[in-house]
Amino acid sequence: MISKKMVKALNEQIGLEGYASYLYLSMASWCDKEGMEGCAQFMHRQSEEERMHMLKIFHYLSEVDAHALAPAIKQPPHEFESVRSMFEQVYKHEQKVTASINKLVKLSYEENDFTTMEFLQWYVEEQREEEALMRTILDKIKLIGDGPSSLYYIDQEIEKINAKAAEAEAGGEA
Ligand code: OFO
Repeated sequence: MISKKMVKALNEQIGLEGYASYLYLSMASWCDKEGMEGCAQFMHRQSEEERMHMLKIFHYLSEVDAHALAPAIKQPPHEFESVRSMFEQVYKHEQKVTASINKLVKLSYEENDFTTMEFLQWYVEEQREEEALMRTILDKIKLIGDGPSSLYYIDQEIEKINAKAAEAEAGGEA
């Protein structure tokens, strides 16, 4: 049986994933406003993914006969200094999520909860991929620069990532 401590920690993770979903939604809206359609589309997809991450834990808790709690989400920022600083914030948030997932894995180990430990493996892998993706984007932005004349090229690069993701989804890989 899953421990109360584990349930509480997983419910907190639901809140973190939920916040990520709203943060990225807010970023999508800002990108749209700034005329960066590729980035907006990217952020919408990230937002959807985070919602899925949240729901995955939600369903898991129900499955193990625990009470999943719909989280209170604090208001995310609506304005961002630049595209670069926005992606830096995404990267930082993903690092925070990774640290939190690692803590959950540690807790599951301490609680001898190997079912939850196994469940969390998906998140460990996902975080590795997400951090790598954000680092790649930030490296590209550093190369291109993020002055006004570079924004079009950054958006084009993000479009390429969107196209790849769409391709992977169509192939059933995503
Ligand atoms: Fe679910 O936190 Fe990002 O991937």
